[in-house]
Amino acid sequence: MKSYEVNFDGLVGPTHNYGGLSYGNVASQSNSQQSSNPKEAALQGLAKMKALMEMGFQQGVLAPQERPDVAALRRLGFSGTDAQVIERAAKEAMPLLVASCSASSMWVANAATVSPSADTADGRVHFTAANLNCKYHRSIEHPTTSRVLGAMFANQQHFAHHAALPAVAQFGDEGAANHTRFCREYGEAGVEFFVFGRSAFDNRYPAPQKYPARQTLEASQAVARLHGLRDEGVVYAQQNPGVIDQGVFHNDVIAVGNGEALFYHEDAFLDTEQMLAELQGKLARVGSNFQSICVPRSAVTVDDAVRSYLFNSQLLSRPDGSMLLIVPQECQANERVWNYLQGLTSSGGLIREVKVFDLKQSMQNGGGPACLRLRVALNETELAAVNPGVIMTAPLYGSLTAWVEKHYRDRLSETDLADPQLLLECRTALDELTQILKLGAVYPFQIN
Ligand code: SUG
Repeated sequence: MKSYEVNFDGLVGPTHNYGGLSYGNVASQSNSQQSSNPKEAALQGLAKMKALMEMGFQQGVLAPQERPDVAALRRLGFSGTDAQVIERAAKEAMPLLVASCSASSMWVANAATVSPSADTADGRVHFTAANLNCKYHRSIEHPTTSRVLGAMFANQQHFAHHAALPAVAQFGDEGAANHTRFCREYGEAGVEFFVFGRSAFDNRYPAPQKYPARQTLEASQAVARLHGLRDEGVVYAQQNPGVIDQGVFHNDVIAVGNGEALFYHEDAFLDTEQMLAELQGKLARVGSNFQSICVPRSAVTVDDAVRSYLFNSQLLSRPDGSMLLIVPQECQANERVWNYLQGLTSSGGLIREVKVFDLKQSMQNGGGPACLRLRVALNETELAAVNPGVIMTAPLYGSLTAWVEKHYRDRLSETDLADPQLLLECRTALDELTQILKLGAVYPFQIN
């Protein structure tokens, strides 16, 4: 049976803004308070989805969330009508209003961890929504994420959904941004690679000194248990705490893997040799020839990686077995990174081509091509069981583009977030979106 990696990209929401909300994420911090362009952001994301679809890749779309999250503000004690809740929050606690307006759910690599059916004990595709509890603005995503994923992957015979892990720092879980799956073919058993930043219960693992390590070992282990993964099908590795302190807040800022290949920076991990040997050994048991491509720090520094997002790229398999790298244009702007990529693609190795995309609106909040997509490996039968409304087609691209043009503002600053009209605009837009994507009622304003 045929199998595919389907990339579900997050559609940027109408409140995309630069709130400076993510301590440890250099771009988010340095672009704080700039005004944003939500329309441009959404169109940039859609252009990437369309391009990948036209290249022959399976492409889907994941809906944004209701923002401002009035229900979240009510939980924090703001009351009255929806407009009063927003006005009071703006007056008394602007940072909370900003957090409740974040369009951060666009970075769907953080939406969930997904294990394909070939890896799981019950032969279903498993999803665990990420609790994202390191940052308040992201911790409010998972209930809607679960409803949206439930509406996209609704067939219980093929898809199993798990609620987010307990919402405490010890189980900090950032989803697929710290999870990679290696395999020979997408439909065959593979090895799932979980990268953690710290351990909550075992102080033998070093932790970063400056910035938070968002993913814990214990969260990764819990997800592997929930998904019914075999010990021989899992490898855990620790992210180098030194790079977290340099702004590598997720592993997908310093490594990317696909198929049988891991593309990573020399400084990405602790105990790299041991980890590579374990990956190689476990993959050999499923008949796979693991290979790794290490980018030396002499060619590209960690700082280059953080600024250019070289590793936050999409590594895609082409029919001839070679691979294509989808990078943000910031890679082209960095001479060392661009030189490295020229050398890489002309060396006759696995990665033969690089395609550059303008994702500046998302990049300015620390979200590159890989952050914007959630990978779901599916066989033909499973793909047929996915809600067809979320699979990208030329007509869907047309509808979504028209929808963005109709509903999105082209400029948003902090003061605009206090405008209760923005909430009405978002709800009107999202109500229409659920019809376009055939999701049913998934948003709090549609349910309560
Ligand atoms: O969680 N930025 C996101 C970026 C997530 C990138 N995802 C992956 N690497 N997979 C974050 O830090 C910034 C929001 C703001 O500052 O307005 C933000 O949430």
